[in-house]
Amino acid sequence: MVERLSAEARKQALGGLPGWGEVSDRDAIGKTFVFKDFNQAFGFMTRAALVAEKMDHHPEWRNVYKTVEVVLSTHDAGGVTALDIELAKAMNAIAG
Ligand code: H2B
Repeated sequence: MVERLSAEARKQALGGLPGWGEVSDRDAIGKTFVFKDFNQAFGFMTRAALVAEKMDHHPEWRNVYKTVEVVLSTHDAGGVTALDIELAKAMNAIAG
């Protein structure tokens, strides 16, 4: 079982993740991605979904037109773990 990150470790990880921040009402991190259009947004989601499935670690997300709101948390651990940081990094790389 993967362990929740300490507050310090999470803060440090977030420092290297542009655009990601703490979600206010729960133990999770989030980012809102805004793309040029729906095609770009959905392309991002498709690529991120393949990475997520390979990791067996899945995002909570919502798409409206060219915006994708992502929340990452490890449900099995009840909070943010290294898996969330890894997926957040992959999403930033995919978004470019
Ligand atoms: N995704 C996320 N975000 N958190 C989890 O705890 C989780 C997951 N658990 N995807 C995985 C699937 C688990 O349910 C399966 C059985 O491996």
